[in-house]
Amino acid sequence: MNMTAAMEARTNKPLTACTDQEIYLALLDIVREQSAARVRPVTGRKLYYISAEFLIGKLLSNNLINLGLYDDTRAALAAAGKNLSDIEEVEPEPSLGNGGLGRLAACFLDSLATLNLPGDGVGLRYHFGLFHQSFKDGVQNELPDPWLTAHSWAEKTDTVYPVELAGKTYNARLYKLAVTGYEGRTNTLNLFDLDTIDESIVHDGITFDKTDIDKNLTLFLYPDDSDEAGRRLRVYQQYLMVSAGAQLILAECAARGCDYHDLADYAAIQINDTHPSMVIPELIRLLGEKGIDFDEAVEIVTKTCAYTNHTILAEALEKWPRTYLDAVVPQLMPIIEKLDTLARTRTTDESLAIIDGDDRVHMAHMDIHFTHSTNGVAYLHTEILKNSELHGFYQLYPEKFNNKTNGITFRRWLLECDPALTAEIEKLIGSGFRKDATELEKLLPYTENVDILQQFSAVKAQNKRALADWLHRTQGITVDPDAMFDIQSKRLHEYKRQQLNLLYLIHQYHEIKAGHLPATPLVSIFGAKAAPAYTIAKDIIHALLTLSKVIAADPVVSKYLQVVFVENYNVTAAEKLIPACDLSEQISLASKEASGTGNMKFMLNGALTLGTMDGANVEICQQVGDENIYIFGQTSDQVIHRYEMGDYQASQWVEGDPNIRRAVDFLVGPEMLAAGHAENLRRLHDELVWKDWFQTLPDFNAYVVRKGQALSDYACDPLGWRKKCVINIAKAGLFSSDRTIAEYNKDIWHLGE
Ligand code: GPW
Repeated sequence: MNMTAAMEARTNKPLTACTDQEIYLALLDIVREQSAARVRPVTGRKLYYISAEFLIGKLLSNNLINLGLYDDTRAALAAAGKNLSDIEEVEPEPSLGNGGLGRLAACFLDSLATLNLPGDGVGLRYHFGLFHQSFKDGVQNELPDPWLTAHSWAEKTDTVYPVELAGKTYNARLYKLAVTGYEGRTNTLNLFDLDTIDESIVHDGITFDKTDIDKNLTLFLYPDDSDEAGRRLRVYQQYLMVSAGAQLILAECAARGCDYHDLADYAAIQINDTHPSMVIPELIRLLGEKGIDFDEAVEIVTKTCAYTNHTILAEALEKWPRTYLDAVVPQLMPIIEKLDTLARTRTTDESLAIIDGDDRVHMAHMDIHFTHSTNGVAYLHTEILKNSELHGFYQLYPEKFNNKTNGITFRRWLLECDPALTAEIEKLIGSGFRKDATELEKLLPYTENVDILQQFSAVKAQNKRALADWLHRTQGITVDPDAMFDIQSKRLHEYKRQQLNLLYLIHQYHEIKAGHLPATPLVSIFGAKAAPAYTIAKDIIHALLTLSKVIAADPVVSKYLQVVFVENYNVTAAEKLIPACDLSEQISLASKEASGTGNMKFMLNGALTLGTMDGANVEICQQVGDENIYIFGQTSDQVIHRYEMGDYQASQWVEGDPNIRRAVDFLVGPEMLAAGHAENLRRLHDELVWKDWFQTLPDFNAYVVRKGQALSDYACDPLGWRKKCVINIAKAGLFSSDRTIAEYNKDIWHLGE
């Protein structure tokens, strides 16, 4: 396609005379037209992936790549003196997700379309997404993150479904966003919204009247649930999503000839964690309206639906008080009660019931009883589900349990975000890896070639300079691209242990002051949002920002150590950070990270992992071998054992280890108190000394030693380091979401064409 002509046909003037905004709109139009041409009729079973989050990122470049227009567009723009990356900056990033769960959903949609499988997403069109993060006085500030512009990718339709919430009828309007695969078909992301939402009710950051459902229902993803109105609002949102979604599914299937009794031949529904679990009773209710009796409806729904579990953290497994459901979805409660009764005929184990003795409804329990498949998201995670967290369910339904190790789309996480590395790989092994990721293994013979290793080093150096420029331009931060770049970017959560990294940095501060210099200068980069009501998570951010100031002000330490906290970490920021990373921090407490997917992205872009034997780190280690990854810390068996003993006392570790004591006490020492807020720092200090729920202190020394090893390998043996990096790239093929989706399809969905 002649991109210059195509763009100018829309701008009605030469590209040289166009603004970036005008070119962006022209490209949006071209992509829409080309995507539409790849829509295919569906035969056989179609997937509906229902999820509260779809963290899709910016779409322009991704769509151009998938449509095969990327190189031509870049060339056409360059000929007019324009730059695609400037055009990209016009596009706002849709902030429709929080972390890995939402990004996984987006990668899955890409792979479904790429593999030419019929599979659509179902979710909500949040106006302000999660929130926009800024730092003021060393503290996280939350603001709305508007992304809906007059020319948004999601197109309004005339389709509206009635949804009854607390006895009142609301109209859920459907918006459709085209999802185009790499040289594949176009599927749809269906997003629901109300016409009555009023963005102007948001004030003082992200505060709004939580009871005004007409106006607030889809303003934010995960509204603050620290009070009851907030928790109820989440139930309202979930039901809007599943009721409108279920009506859409039934309507589409009926249009293709389904008579509802045979729904499972037309639809497969994947429930992405427990947020969409109410789709089960809702479908039973709707099938009832079509004249299908309860027993048959249960059978149909069980055959149609499957459930993915993404966590073993008890607090993340949703349990709604029955009173909320009585108030918000009274039409579902009789059905949920019948499901509870039916489940109780299958087992006498009270702990497997849907409604417990405290009148709480366990959403995951409903999922496991009334879907045909329950999967974990990495080998270790699924083993823990079967052997401990969900052991009773596994005994009852062993055939339902299966593993689907997560994956990432290589289109966005290699081709798009790291064009230099992509070109280097292509030069060596051709372009087959673009469609078959396992072909990356063809890189292995080159790991002995010094010239080639040096070329990979040059690519990394170039990406680090690009990150340094970006940090300077967007955050006003100056970093030394010759230092080692160490990155921990992910949701802020105690189980992910950003606080362990914090204690390491404090330790290094003292060591450098004592004249024990590190093998290489280190730039330690963080990116993370803390849930607005998660106090300790916000205290960890504050401590890192404060430490960053303390170190920067020290003329000696700052020569060797810098702490950078990137504001408003999102997909766009991730695409800048990941290609520039040397050392990838994956340091969750073993057993707690279900999978992780950032770990895969960093590996694919030639970073080495410093991590615990947790989640997919276990499989990364298996792929690359012990000598090409830095593993430390307790194993998940040891952690689970320590929890069972119930005798962990953080204070004993503080008292028994002078290094731990020095690091922990520094949080409330004069340097930090002078630069930060005593309240936040004291609270974090006390949390670590008296609670430390995620066993940071027992892993502290092993972490310090292993990280020291990584720093010295990097500094003393650059070629040896690069060889390990290339082995990581070569072995990343397993973590393509194309592989994951092919497994879901083979074992669970059996989709048509
Ligand atoms: F708690 N994950 C996430 F399980 O990003 F629901 N948000 C969430 O709310 C949950 C899980 C939930 C993540 C897991 O923490 C991560 O280990 C996993 O790789 C990712 O989901 C995708 O499976």
